Amino acid sequence: MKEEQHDKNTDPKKLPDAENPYRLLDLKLTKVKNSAAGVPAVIAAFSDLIEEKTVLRGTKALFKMNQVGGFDCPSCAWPDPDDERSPLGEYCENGAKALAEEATTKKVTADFFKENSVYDLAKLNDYQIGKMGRLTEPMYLPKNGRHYQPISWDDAFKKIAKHLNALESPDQAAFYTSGRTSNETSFLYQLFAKEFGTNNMPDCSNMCHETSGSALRPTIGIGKGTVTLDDFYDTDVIVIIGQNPGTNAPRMMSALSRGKKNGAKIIAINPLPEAGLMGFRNPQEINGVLRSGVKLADLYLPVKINGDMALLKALEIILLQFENKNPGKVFDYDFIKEKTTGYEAFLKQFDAYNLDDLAQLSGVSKEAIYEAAEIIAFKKRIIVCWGMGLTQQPNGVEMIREILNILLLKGSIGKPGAGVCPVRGHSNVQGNRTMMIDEKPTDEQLDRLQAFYGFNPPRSHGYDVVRAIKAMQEEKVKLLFCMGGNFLSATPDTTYVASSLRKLNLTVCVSTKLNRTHLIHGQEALILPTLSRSDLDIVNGEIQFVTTENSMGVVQSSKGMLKPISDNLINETQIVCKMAMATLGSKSVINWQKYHDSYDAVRDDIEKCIPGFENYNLRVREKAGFYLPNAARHGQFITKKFGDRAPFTLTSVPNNELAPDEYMMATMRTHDQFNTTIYGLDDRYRGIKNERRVIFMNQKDIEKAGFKVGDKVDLFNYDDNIERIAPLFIIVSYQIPEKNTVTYFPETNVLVSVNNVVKDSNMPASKYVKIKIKKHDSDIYKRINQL
Ligand SMILES: Nc1nc2c(c(=O)[nH]1)N[C@H]1C(S)=C(S)[C@@H](COP(=O)(O)OP(=O)(O)OC[C@H]3O[C@@H](n4cnc5c(=O)[nH]c(N)nc54)[C@H](O)[C@@H]3O)O[C@H]1N2
Ligand SMILES: Nc1nc2c(c(=O)[nH]1)N[C@H]1C(S)=C(S)[C@@H](COP(=O)(O)OP(=O)(O)OC[C@H]3O[C@@H](n4cnc5c(=O)[nH]c(N)nc54)[C@H](O)[C@@H]3O)O[C@H]1N2
Ligand SMILES: [Mo]
Repeated sequence: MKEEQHDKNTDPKKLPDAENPYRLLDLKLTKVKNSAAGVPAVIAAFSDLIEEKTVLRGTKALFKMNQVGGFDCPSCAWPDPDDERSPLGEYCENGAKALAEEATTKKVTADFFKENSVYDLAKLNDYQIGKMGRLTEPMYLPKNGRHYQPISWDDAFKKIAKHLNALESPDQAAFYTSGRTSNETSFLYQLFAKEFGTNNMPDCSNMCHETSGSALRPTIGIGKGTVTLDDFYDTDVIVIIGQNPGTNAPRMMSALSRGKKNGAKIIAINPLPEAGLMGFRNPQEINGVLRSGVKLADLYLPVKINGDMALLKALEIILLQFENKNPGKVFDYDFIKEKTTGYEAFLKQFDAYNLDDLAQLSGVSKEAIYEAAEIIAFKKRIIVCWGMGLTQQPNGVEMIREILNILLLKGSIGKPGAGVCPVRGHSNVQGNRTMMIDEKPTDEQLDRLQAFYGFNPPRSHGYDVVRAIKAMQEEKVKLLFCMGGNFLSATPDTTYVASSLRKLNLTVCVSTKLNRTHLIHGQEALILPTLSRSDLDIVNGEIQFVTTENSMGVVQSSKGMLKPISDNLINETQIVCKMAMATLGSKSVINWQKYHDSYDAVRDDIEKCIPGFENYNLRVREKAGFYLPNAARHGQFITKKFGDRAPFTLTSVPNNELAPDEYMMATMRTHDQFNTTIYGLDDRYRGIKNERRVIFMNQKDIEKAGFKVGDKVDLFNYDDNIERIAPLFIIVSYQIPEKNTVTYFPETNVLVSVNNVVKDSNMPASKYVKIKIKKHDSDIYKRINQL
């Protein structure tokens, strides 16, 4: 393994492992970076367009991305500036890669499926599968079939209708949603599921920010963030905890550097010193091109995996010490009195804690925590951002409430420059929820639907992702319909999920690209190809636009512009309407044909059913869209239980003890993937190239266990007394706390027990996986339940 310059090796045909998805590639270690973006990011973006053979198509589209009147980037949910937008394009490297994936001119045709059986395709890895190109026509896999075969749209809908109508109860169906689906499709999709008779609507939120919603809704009255982009520009402190902005929300870097220029201090809390937390080189500014750019984090706290609760409690104790020395200067007693409840009980708990113990549990030195306390003690305008590093922890709900406790103490929420910022993942995952893609809709939401449409929507809660998987295994669910996403690869406990999927009567995937869920399927399977965000969407001769909601509650329009790769694609809204008409026929009280023909008609009725969408069609045509109402943003915390006060929450510090041969593993994203879509093999900022089967370990742990860097190992998890195996990983030495390890998602999802979930949100705790690491055994494959 030697240090190498950045070059791309992304032609799957050149990869040697078609026979064995576990085969290793050609790991190269490059330099670990201490700042993100800069010119290499722009080069990387364009090289993806070149590789997908789509330079002209892609570049033209790139300059329409995130522009007023253009289309919303299909990558992350970070907002666009309300006013000025860069004429060079409001895109980032990873947005460009997402676009390259959609704009590719490579095609997966009926002939491709004729030549390749599902069995052969399943032997490829996710990277190879994704690189095959865009899906071009509906495909059907009959019972015991080996090859998908073409099917007409009409016949596909007839098959779905037949299966749905043959179920003993509507609750034997589950309707999954991934977060790219537009507001219009989401609304119709949940409407269909409810009219059909079920609330079984698992969605990607159940693996992503459900934890944030579960923490915030009962405390501040809304399950969303309270800040806007402008708050970042004028604030005193920005805390980024459990999130990797340089890779997963690269446009956030511009907001951070602008806030920093205006005087804000940044604190980063993360087991890894991620490049995007440390520095930023803005490729659109001259000093980002020529010089080293700006330093971002003023203070970096290398917390242990799940050491955050101990860290937050230690921080509170030190803040309390500061307050005792400077009465009224650190805590905001007016705010505490007027806006909160439970302060006395909250303060009392600290008698039971010892600062040294907490610091030790957190993995961060007491001195460093003091430094953090000094930065925030006398400041009121504080924003706390978080991502999967917190939400995918077993006590994630409590940790987010502990963050809220700190903001409540300081009166730092519901005012300019201050508040909570859960950084959403998928570009419209927040909009999906607003549109009622939710397995537990509220009575108020259902009452409104009932009043407007006149049918009785089901009232009992449906299955979320984890419950749906178990229900499939128990054969309570017999049909899975996926609106986007990659259910098999995104969910935990891959082997268990695969066997659950295999039990289904029918799996249906509405998709843009081939993925593993098409290959590990129900007894019968359908692939329904659809338009993507950047595609031109023409209905009855008129160019349509869809709408999405970003991470800060702005609803905006998105109009694709690329000529679709095939004439046989229909849009997601039409897919839902045709499925509804085929399934419900004259039983339906809804005019699906009207919705099928016009997105305006859909928006007109959303307006009648969901608060905050008044004059939807008019306002969304305005320049940058509109903000949805958010009382907490204005300091009103309205909940059923606490009236108009936000409660302090009493939480506990978890015991993360590990056996001598056990390690804690967090699974996360490289810089070269979007969830289960692998763009390439270059985790550039972390210096890992041409290999995804790596495990990051602390050098001391490597030596203590008698391993060497580069050793091949197998990884094991033993939750529920079941042996789970992820074979053949390479050890990499990395700056990470002792006993902590990191691997890439989805390769190690096989190690995450379906029962390892976050309390109160039931999300898979994918960043809290206890593992054992053993020298690679070439016979290990015999023990693996091959998929
Ligand atoms: N390019 C690109 N953009 C994306 C995505 C993508 O895959 N690629 N995915 C999108 C989606 S759906 C989402 S949800 C977001 C995800 O974006 P992020 O929330 O950034 O997700 P991850 O990369 O999984 O992990 C985040 C960070 O958590 C840290 N971490 C792990 N364990 C702990 C812990 O115990 N404590 C703390 N404090 N930190 C911890 C890791 O070191 C890592 O830096 O990004 C979205 N944007
Ligand atoms: N171990 C572990 N597991 C995780 C995570 C983790 O950090 N660690 N993260 C979790 C998180 S945060 C999330 S959000 C989930 C993601 O779970 P999903 O949303 O299910 O997965 P994606 O990989 O984003 O879905 C990719 C597929 O979506 C389809 N697609 C792309 N664009 C479109 C479109 O416009 N329309 C339609 N219909 N289909 C489209 C393509 O066919 C592509 O193959 O994974 C979760 N799983
Ligand atoms: Mo996500």
